[in-house]
Amino acid sequence: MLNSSNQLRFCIVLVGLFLSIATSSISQSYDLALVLEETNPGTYAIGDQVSHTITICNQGNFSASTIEVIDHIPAGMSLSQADINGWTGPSSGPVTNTISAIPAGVCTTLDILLIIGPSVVSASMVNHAEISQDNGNDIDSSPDNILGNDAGGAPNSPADNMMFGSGTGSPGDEIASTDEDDHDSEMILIQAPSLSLDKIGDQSGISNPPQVGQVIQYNFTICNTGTDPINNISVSDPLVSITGLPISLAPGACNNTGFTGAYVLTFFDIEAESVTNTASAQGTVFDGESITALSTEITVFGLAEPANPMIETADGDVYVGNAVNGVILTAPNGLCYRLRVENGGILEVEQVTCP
Ligand SMILES: [Ca+2]
Ligand SMILES: [Ca+2]
Ligand SMILES: [Ca+2]
Ligand SMILES: [Ca+2]
Repeated sequence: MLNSSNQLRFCIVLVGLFLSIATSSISQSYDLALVLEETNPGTYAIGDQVSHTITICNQGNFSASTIEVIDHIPAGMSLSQADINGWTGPSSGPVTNTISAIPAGVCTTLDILLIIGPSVVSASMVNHAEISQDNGNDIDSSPDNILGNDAGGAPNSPADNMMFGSGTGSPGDEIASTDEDDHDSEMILIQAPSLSLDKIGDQSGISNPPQVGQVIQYNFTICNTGTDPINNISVSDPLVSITGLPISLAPGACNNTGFTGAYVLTFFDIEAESVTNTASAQGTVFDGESITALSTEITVFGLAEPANPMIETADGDVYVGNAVNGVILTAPNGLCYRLRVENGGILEVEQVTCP
């Protein structure tokens, strides 16, 4: 039988033994975990700065120190010059940062400011951050700076922003319970609308030499070269009357049948030996703003010189044949005027510089 004093001693020993076992079990637990999130979730545009917040938690019961974090920075983005968080490395990434210490059971945060470059045309990009070095033996992680070898972490899946996975899943999968806890991803949504226009002239209807009234046919190829649908697209041209109803184009889609135009050659075009005009396409994007594309090539028609006119005189008449340019006469005051006859006998007169 134990007396009360021995009972107390026995209880103290039991408690001590329990604490010893518990401490010995907990003492194995060095465990860091990381989550990467947009500081202000949303949709961003070309040239925007996008802040990310990386939360690093010490889930073990040892104080952790010299914790190196790496951000892999997706292609098309770079570290902003305005970042003041102490990241080092090339601006295109990867970049690293070191946290001096995190006590057991404590979380800390580290921000990184990225900027979206001018050439991005994809609707989304994915950033990745992970712990690349630490000072302990993490129970469920092997820190490294290698992108693509971490279990789970698929953006916008249950494995995204997960801190309690076992790390036993497959790289990039969507399973939260087996997610690698010292790595995380974050998807950045980007809206980069872009429209292109290509105007092509068909001059098969123009003879040599050209004649007033002959027609140049234009076709227009319009492409949505951006990340967002474009609606209510129409084509205009200052010289050409365009036929066609407004169209919509999904990202990557093109249309080359929706719009056509015809241009009728004038005397002045033939005199200039070319027709130059620039068409534009205009549509509406996600935020209601308009987007415009000019034709990617200015269509120039080099037209052949009219043949020399034939001049004959007979019975008091002067006959000028093939006189596309007309006849220039000098008035008594010395000014010169060009006379030109259109089809149907319509006479046109214009003052010109004397030859
Ligand atoms: Ca861990
Ligand atoms: Ca890794
Ligand atoms: Ca993770
Ligand atoms: Ca995330």
